[in-house]
Amino acid sequence: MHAPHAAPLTKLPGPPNLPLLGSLPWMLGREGVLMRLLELAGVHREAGLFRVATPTGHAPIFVVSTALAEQLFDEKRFQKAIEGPLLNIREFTGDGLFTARGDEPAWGVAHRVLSPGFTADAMERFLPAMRQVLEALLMHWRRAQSPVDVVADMTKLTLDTISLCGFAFEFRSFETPALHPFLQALGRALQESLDRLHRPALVSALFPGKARQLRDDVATMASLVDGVIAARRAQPRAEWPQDLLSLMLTEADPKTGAMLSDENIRYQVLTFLVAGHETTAGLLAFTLHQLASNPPLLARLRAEVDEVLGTREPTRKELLSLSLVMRTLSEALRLWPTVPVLCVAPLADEVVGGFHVPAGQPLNVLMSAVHRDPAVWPDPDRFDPDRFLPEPSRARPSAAYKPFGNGKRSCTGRIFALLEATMAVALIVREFDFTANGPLVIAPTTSPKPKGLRLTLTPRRR
Ligand code: MNH
Repeated sequence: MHAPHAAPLTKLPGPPNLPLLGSLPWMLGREGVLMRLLELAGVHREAGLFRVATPTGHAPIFVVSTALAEQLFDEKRFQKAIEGPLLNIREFTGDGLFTARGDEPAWGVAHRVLSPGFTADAMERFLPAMRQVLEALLMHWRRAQSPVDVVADMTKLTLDTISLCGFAFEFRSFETPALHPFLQALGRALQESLDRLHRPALVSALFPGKARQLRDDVATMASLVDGVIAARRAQPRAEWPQDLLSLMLTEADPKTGAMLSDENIRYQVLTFLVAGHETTAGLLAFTLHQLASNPPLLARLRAEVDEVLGTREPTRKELLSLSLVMRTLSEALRLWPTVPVLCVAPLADEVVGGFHVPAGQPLNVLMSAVHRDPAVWPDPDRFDPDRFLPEPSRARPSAAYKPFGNGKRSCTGRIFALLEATMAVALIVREFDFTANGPLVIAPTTSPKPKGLRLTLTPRRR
């Protein structure tokens, strides 16, 4: 079924495709692939989509307009596709929630078993553990003699938080300068998942060391997780904490009666550690950089925190009522979405932006570009939390803003992440004054982060 007016995908605009190199010369740059893709989005804004060619022979297609994104977020016609970095991450997260294919039954089973782990009640139970890890960060910062490495510290915060809340496992990252071997393995494995996309097959064949390192790292991660699961099983049931691991070990799928397999539980634990830390860490780092460079916003934010929390221990209700903190986080996720690409494929042949797209063809919605579409966002590069006041928010199409993904495959941990991030920002601004070491530069990591950001901390002047 080929619509007569639709052009073939080979006619898509994009940078040149050289033999062996593909569009590599157009993709490289100090700030990595993402920043080059954003530049290309500007060039191809009119068409709404473009394609690049990687040296591995793939030719990923990027969609950058809100209008086309709206079509692609129709779940009756498109579903999440496991391609690109997700396909590589799947080597260690398998059919876990994040990397399961649309038609894999394990997704539905795990989705139904794990959803009760993210209710308001569950968040109430997680709050003390979140607060405990945040206190370790604040203590570390109170003692800091030199500027702090924000990305490293936010990564420690979010990893320790998800592992403590999810699996009652304590990395105690702030007690040791060196990163836990598990976290080193995870960091390397995630980076390799991204680097592989741009490495020609010939180079991979000549240097098998990277593949061996990944196998070792996957084995390191699997053995720690299997140890945590075995330790839980060895504990008397009555002593099991009410966390995500207990949920997976005890609950059957309400629909099919199926239990998660041991292998699948390992995949889910790794999934939560992967999906649940880099993204929140990046969000916090971008937000702190913005606050360091935006004194009027910092002053407004503190006024809200002082009024709602005073100097007391925050409750969940109070945290949820910090609406300017929440809008600031939303705006940070608009400008720097820490999951910058959502990949979907059509269930049947489609025409997208005038091009014929066969069923199953992956399309990458570049949310970093959609979030800056000038057709929807006035003065799109300006940081303005008040875009997220109720009135302007209602006026926007829903496809214009999707930092937590779309529909049934959207983020399981959204409320968890926002609660964790809100408490961190609130207690940090309540206690510290801080200045950044320079303008924002984006690091070319799996999930974008402010590169080399350091903050000089002083106790807040009142
Ligand atoms: Mn999270 C899926 C963004 C924090 C657990 N997450 C997604 C997707 C986006 C996303 C986007 C959809 C990806 C896709 O379509 O391919 N997640 C975020 C952001 C933050 C975040 C921006 C923090 C800020 N996520 C978290 C935290 C957890 C978590 C914290 C766990 C506690 N996320 C998940 C899981 C999925 C997911 C699990 C997969 C959901 C599914 O497909 O069923």
